[in-house]
Amino acid sequence: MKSLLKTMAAAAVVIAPGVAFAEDSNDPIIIPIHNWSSQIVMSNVVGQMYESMGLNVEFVTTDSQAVYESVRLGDVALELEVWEGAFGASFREALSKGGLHDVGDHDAVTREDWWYPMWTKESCPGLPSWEALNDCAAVFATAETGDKGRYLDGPVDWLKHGQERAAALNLNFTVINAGSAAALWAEIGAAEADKKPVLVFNWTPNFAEAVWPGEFVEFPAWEDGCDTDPTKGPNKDELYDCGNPANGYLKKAAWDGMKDKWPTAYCVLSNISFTNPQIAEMAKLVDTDDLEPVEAAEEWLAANGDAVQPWIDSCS
Ligand code: TMO
Repeated sequence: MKSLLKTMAAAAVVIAPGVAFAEDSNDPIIIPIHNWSSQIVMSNVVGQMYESMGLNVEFVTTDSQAVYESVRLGDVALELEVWEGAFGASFREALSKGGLHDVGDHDAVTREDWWYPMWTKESCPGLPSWEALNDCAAVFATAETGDKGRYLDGPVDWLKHGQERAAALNLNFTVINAGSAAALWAEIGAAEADKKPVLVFNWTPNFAEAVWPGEFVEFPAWEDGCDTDPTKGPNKDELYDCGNPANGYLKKAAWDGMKDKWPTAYCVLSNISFTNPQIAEMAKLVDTDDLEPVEAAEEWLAANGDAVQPWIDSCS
């Protein structure tokens, strides 16, 4: 009860309390949640914005690739973080089947790829070029990987294709999928005291950039079709021989039926555009400050109400 009152008080202070929008359905707007912090907090931020407008919201935890099929079928209303690198392929496939559409890009520019904390360069000075990796494979070796280097990739559902990348570029590395985002941060944290070289999947915007200065490995530049056409990229026989897009988009997507069922909520969604620092802060509130996602969203809105209120006002 205490936290409910706190929630209501925070929402009332931060965002002007809304009148229910007669045109919008009372059915809950179902917002999908995945397994990295900014997406979870952003979903709660937008959910709290909708609640402040008198709309009903529900959250469901879903697989981050299968969600595009769920949006297309209207099982969930929208997706707030379509990262080009991780989800571009699933998004494009769902678009081609119909039922969901692109509701525009966030201001944020994104990158997701193999990454290392800066101290790693002392043992592998040829970085960030990917061509330095094989010369340094031994410095990334562990008991588990023998004489191969260890690369800790993201959880499997992010479909980062690290194994295929290593094979297509002939990298002497063993690719291991982390069980969760937290396992990536634990790997960096454990290496920090001894400045042990490590290579992990990471992305921006994220909280990590404020905690551990580091760099992405520069792989052969992304070419459209690198994931579908073997002739793209330096290895003419294999897919995934390119880095992820270095200036990737971050899109919003919606079920085609959303604009008729919840026109005001849809209007707000189309206005929403978060920046790199805003998204990094959403992640930080959970990953560094240890807040629960609901509280992180309240805190974020308390500090950023001025930015979001116009997106609501212009739709009412
Ligand atoms: C999709 N992600 C931001 C975790 O790379």
